[in-house]
Amino acid sequence: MKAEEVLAQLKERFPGEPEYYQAVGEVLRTIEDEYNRHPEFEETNLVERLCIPDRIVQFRVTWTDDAGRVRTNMGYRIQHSNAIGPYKGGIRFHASVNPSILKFLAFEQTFKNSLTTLPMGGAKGGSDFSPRGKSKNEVMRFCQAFVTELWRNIGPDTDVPAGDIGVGGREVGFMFGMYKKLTREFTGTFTGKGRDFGGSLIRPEATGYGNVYFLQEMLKTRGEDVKGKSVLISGAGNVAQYTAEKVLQLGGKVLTMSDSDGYIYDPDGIDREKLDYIMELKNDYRGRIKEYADKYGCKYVAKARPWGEKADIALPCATQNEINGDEARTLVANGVIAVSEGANMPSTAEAVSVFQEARILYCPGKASNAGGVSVSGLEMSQNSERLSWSAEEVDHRLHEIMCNIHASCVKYGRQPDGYIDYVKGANIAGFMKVARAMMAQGIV
Ligand code: NDP
Ligand code: 2IT
Repeated sequence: MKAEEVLAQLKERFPGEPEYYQAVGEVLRTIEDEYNRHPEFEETNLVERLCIPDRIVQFRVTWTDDAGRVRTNMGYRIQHSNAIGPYKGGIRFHASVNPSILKFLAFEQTFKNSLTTLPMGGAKGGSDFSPRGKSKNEVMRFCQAFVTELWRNIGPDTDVPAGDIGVGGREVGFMFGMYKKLTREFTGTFTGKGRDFGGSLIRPEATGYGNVYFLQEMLKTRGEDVKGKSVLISGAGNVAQYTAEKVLQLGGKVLTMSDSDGYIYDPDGIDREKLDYIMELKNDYRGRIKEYADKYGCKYVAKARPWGEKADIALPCATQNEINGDEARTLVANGVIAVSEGANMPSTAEAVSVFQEARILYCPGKASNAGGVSVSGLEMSQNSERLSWSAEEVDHRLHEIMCNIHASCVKYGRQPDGYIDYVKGANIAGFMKVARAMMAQGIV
């Protein structure tokens, strides 16, 4: 297999999908040598079967807004691979959603889920519906219309969706409610459910906490820890909030958070009380991050990302390609020692090269943000055994899983000069398990 040739062919077959090429290109380049050590892979064209999703479901979603206007959006579910378990992955509601973005996310999810050690395949879904500015009833009607189409393609042993951008506990609740009505069954088909109806404790916290547990493991390799470190966080949603919470618990100082309109910089640090304000602002009032600057009298920079600020650590937790090459160079020049991705593919390919050439600690999202889907996997286990575990137990397992993922990255990613290439480590470790399962299951 020649990575560049495979990529060129995929570009020709599937035109206009830049995010998909970006994610696939990164994986193929890093697994190329390992793949070619196994001639049996090439004999069964494993690479194409691995890069092209098993199935793409695409549908129109029709709903009525509060003014009585009939609206349409597109809905999708990309079932990428069920080689090691039922399809599993989040649902994203954002105006930018398109097949390229969902294909990259489903592809990444397959490797991420493999790394968790739990039996989950990879999928992603979503819609170009934007919840921003919509009433609660509009969101509910949209979720119901979305599931009215999707429900035939999912199930507890088939495909188990969860949240992502624009989809949190509220939206999962609405989708689960409609799914239950249509199937007349109470099953664990969604994760991230409310805690009163099968949701796991610590699922809301899991991606952010897991990201910081992974960061701790990376820092340990250089005799460092989070205590006393200054941290730039982007985003102000689920992942950003609980990343910030864990950094605070460990004695770090959070200087920035952001949303799609701009970022705030608080030189005194976002403390517990201020973080509670952000959680209320974002989760209950659905306001803008600028309101934080108005309330606490700190700096707000409109239409900008926080990467120009000076700090020890950067934790991107908003969206894909939110750190470009120049921003990466600025972070490195300002002395950043570690970048751990809470978001999926937040760094462009150029940014990744900058971090790696500077030999700083850098981990791609498919390893560092795997805590969310890991606890989703634990939610599936709890639903299957019809029991729920304590917060301590789930958190303990999450911590253990993140440490194991770190160990896998080190195993496959350590370079001759001692530098740990977490991109290579995560990709090879994730890939080998899926590849072995595919080989064992024949040509399907
Ligand atoms: P949320 O919707 O809760 O929050 C997203 C945050 O990012 C918001 O602050 C939002 O700002 C900002 N944002 C979204 N899109 C853009 C954009 N195009 N440009 C700038 N800012 C943007 O989502 P999550 O916190 O759940 O997800 C954040 C990231 O983490 C995503 O990459 C997601 O794929 C990834 N992830 C999520 C997991 C989960 O369990 N939820 C698990 C693993 C990864 P605004 O309010 O203005 O829209
Ligand atoms: O990107 C991700 O890992 C998620 N959005 C969570 C997926 C899940 O099934 O919990």
